[in-house]
Amino acid sequence: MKIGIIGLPYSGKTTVFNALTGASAKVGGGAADAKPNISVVKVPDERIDILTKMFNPKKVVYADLTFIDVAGLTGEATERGKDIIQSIKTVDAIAHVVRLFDNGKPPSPKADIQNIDSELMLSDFAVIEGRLERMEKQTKIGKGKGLEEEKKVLEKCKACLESEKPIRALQLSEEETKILRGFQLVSSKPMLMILNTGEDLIGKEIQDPDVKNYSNQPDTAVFQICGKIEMEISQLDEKEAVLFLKELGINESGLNRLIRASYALLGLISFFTVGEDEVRAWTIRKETKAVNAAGAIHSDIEKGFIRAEVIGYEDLIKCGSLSEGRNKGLLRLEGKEYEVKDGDIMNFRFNV
Ligand SMILES: Nc1nc2c(ncn2[C@@H]2O[C@H](COP(=O)(O)OP(=O)(O)O)[C@@H](O)[C@H]2O)c(=O)[nH]1
Ligand SMILES: [Mg+2]
Repeated sequence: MKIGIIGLPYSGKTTVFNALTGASAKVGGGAADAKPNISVVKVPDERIDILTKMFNPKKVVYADLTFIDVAGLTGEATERGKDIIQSIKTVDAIAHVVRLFDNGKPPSPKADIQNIDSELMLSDFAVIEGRLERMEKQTKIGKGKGLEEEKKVLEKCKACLESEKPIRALQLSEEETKILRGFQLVSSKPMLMILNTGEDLIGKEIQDPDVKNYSNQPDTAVFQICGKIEMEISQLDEKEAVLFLKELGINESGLNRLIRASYALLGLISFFTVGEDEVRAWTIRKETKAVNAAGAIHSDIEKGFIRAEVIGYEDLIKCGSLSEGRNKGLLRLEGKEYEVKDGDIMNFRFNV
């Protein structure tokens, strides 16, 4: 899973990026930061820690998330802005850092959000219009057959953008999403608004309805963090960090909270594979069928899927071992259509 961090210059993107990844990329460079910062973080999951104690494997693999700090958008469709948009085309979700701390200028979150959103929408509008024009030409020379469905979806998106709403507001069907996939429309991506507050607001919830209300919009979540303090925390060792968090009255680091928020926004869950060789977390979407979950591991396992041995995480913990789970009938066989639950421990039987 890839998350692209965007926002206006000096909104604190690099600070938030450092806080989340423990990196120490240069802050304060604003729009002059030319190169994106990229970092992969493991998704902390205490279930993996407990399974590791149970199986004592040679190798432990956590799920991971990639964060990309893509340098500042300016809200103007410049050449550089286009490059930046290009670099978020392939992310699964966008984290949009909004300045809520005073840096000499008072914060103006609503205007800033609109500013960035409209840059994303303009970019999509150009893509859609370009495609529609080409389709028009093809139709004229009699080559427009089979394009009706695509045209319908594109017109729908165009109308949405014309009413100044991002495409994620449309809640498109799976079929429509599939048709649009190749266009990599940036305003269609799930959006996590990261409200980057000043130190004064740590542990307090922002009340500004202008920004809070974004969480009511489809595929949009709002997340509050004090980037500067969290960056300091991320650079402490674990013991010191726990103490510091306690002192501040927070019980969880920003990274953990953000990972949970991203998982919820993207509708993600984890299943586990266990054994003496490896304990490992795999990330899938909610409501994924067993056969497709197998595909997260390897396409051959999906193709040759026979059955899955499954036990729920809580059940395994209660039983203490897989064999006890089998005795109690909690470890059971499921078919292709079984809907994988968060925390399921899976073992796939397959033919190649
Ligand atoms: N007071 C305060 N300052 C911050 C916070 N986050 C970032 N800053 C400061 O804002 C400036 C710009 O931060 P930076 O992360 O480089 O912003 P970017 O241009 O969006 O990457 C730096 O001087 C940071 O120290 C915050 O939460 N509180
Ligand atoms: Mg930066």
